[in-house]
Formats: sequence, structure tokens, C-alpha cells
Amino acid sequence: MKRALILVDIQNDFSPTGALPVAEGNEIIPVVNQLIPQFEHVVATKDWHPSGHGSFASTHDTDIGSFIDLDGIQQIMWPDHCVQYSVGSEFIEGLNVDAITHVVHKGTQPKVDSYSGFFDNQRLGKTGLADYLTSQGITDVYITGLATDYCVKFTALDAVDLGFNTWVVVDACRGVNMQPDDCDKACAEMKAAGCQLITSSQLLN
Ligand code: VGL
Ligand code: ZN
Repeated sequence: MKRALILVDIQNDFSPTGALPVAEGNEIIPVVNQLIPQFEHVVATKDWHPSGHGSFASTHDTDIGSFIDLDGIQQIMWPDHCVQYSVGSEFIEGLNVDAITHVVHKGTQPKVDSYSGFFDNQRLGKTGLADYLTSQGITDVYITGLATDYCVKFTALDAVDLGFNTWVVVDACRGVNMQPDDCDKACAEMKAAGCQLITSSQLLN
């Protein structure tokens, strides 16, 4: 058994003042920083879109929150966010970035979104996260980050699907809640898929 802590998209644009704000998104920082010393492997994902990405409402001159068909799959329209090398794409201030042992970028293809840290939404391209974890002999993943109802959820579902023992540290995650119960639904889905939902206190001695 070898464990890794996964930090999903802890980036400025998902902080409460960011382009795609997650309420209380910054409140996970002290929780994640407390968890980090418990782990030898700390892997971060970054949402890393080219400008004019297909998930941006501005690209299609349409409304945020509306849906379009993007290369054959339904895609919700987001504000421009996490554009490569922008301030919004940087890790949220205060996160212990020195402890991060590996970073994976996702959402780099203009015509497909990538909520999961493992695959794009079409499941055509791999980010390299699974290969990295496997190469390190990691069997168990502990997932934290933003947002519970999008990237955390899809990362956790893929992790289970790929055969990793998967824990979601719920107090180290926050969600968008486009609909008020999206985070509750996401937690139920992750649990039903075989993820174990825990709180950070269960990992701290
Ligand atoms: C995310 C929406 C769009 C996330 C990324 O990190 O959860 N959500 N892009
Ligand atoms: Zn995105």
C-alpha cells in the first residue's frame, strides 16, 4: 500500500474572488496544508486552458451557464478561467506548493473540456496522471481540492474506475453548486461508485 495526496485545481480562478468562484474555496488551504506532511507523494492538477477554449462562453458569444454541443458532447459554458500562464491559473496563495512532487495539466485541448485529472471528457486523451501514480507504485489516493461537483467528482470517479483505492477528504473540498444541491449529489455519486468519504481529522494524528 502506497498513498498519494491529490490536490485538484487549487487555483486562483476557483477562489471566491476568481473568475469561476467557488464559495469558501480558499478555506480548504489550511486544511490541505495540514494534510500535506502526512504524505510522501503530493500530486497537483491544474486546469490549464488555452485562450479561446471551447468551454468558455466568450468563445461562442453565448451565456455563462448555457449548454452547447462541443464536438458531440454537451458542454456547460463557463466564464474564461485558468488560461495558461495567467494569474488566475496559479495556485491559491498560501498553499504549500513546495511540497508538491508532481503537477498534471488538463483542459489543454481547445475542443474538449477535462474535469477529471485523468482523462478529458471524451475519454480520448490521458493526462499522464494514472501512469505517474502507477510508476510510483501508488495504490491509494486521497483527493482534495476544487470543485467538489466537477473536477473533484470526475477525478474521484476515474480513480476508482482505474482501480485505485479512493478517499475523498470532504472538508478539504468545496464546490460550485450551480444548483444548490450539486455538491450533495456529487458526494452521493462518489460514495455509490466506491469512493470513501472522510474528513481530514481522520487522517491527522
Ligand atoms: C472546473 C469548471 C470548469 C473545476 C474546471 O476545476 O472543477 N470546473 N473547469
Ligand atoms: Zn476549466
